[in-house]
Amino acid sequence: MATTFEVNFDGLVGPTHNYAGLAAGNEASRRNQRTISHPREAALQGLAKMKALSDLGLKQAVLPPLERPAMHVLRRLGFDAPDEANVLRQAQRDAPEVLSACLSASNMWVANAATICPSADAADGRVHFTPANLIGNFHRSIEAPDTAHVLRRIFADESRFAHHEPLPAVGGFGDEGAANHTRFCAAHSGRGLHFFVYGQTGLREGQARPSRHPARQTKEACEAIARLHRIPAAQVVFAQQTPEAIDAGVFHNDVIATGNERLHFYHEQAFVDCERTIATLGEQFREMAGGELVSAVVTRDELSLDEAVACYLFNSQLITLPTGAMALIAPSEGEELPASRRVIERMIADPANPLAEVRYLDLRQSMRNGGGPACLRLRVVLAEAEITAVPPGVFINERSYALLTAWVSRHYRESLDPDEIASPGLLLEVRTALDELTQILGLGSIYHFQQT
Ligand code: SUG
Repeated sequence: MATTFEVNFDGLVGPTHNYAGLAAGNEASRRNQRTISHPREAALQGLAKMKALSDLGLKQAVLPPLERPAMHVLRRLGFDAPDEANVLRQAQRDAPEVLSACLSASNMWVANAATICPSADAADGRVHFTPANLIGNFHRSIEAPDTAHVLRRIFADESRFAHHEPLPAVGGFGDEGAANHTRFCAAHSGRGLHFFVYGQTGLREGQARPSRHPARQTKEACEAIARLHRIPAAQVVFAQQTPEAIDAGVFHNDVIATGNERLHFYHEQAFVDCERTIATLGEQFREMAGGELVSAVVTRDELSLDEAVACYLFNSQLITLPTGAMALIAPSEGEELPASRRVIERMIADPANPLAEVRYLDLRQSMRNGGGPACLRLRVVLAEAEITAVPPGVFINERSYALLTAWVSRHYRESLDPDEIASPGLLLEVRTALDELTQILGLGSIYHFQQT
């Protein structure tokens, strides 16, 4: 019986879910800018994914949405009218782009919330957390302090959990969290090989850079996290994303590669010097785990970079079922594109590939902002004793699923027009909803408005 589990913490989509076109290098976000969003449907789609994984026998938990509108950020930026309706009005009039960033529900993509190192790999035997600074985009950078606060609240036991500050908020240390990090292992209970992927060096010169879109993750950030998490050098590999992938819209590595246990599923254009990177991973894995890492590579002839970005095949979740078999949780877009379906069928048919089945899920509301199944979850490998130190209310089961879906149906708007999003009415609705949510999850007061 396994005593260590990969727990998926999914971000609950917040009530202000909207399409603001805010995200650099993210084609879906640009394309859908200012279209009408459907917050209720978005949150229910996310919850349905959590329930589906829980029904498959996996441990599934939820992270609460952060407070939006971020009134504390607006005030910090000088919108200082005494009443909140006027703070919103002032911001709308003088800096609509700032307001829009302060309304974004982007914290739903918790693969970017932090990078995690399980206790089996850290020299001090604790689970390590470094919240991502997300400095590549203003609307995401404001997530970092509040994410840090929520993670400290959920993983509160200092004898088991170590929390680091987000890295310095400068370009040289741009960090987008677990979306650029994969941990390979023979089994979750054993040691893991940490694969950090960056877009460019931040402080040193000399490496190729994308020309069209920014590289959000730096090598210096990856190195700092490996140090902070006290991972032995033999269990760390760094690699660079190809500039052409970033320029095609691969703004995080999880848009072009993923992994689980001993399976690495990636596109041949994912990494600079791909052959050497894969060879190094193989050698270090063999050394650490005594077995072979399975490299499931997809060629550009099978699926072009543009197709990979359009269907988000690589942003699927690879999971190990309680039977030990592996399953792929893929977005429905991955089923609709014949080339992507063929890749999945080929992998399932290959006896050397541990993938046994695929499930397609409808996550279209999130996908329209560039967030597939993998973006919506943060993997936290926890031993049984560590799980007991987590507040029970955050786990998904029949009861919490029923409570959360009823809560969403009660409080979320069916649709949100970009022009109504700054209304004081929405602010009040959101606060009522979030206040109730903290009671459902049993987390105490975590929001700024609850402190006043
Ligand atoms: O950072 N989109 C997010 C999507 C993040 C997906 N995460 C992973 N690949 N792990 C981003 O680009 C769009 C918000 C808007 O435009 O309204 C946004 O922030």
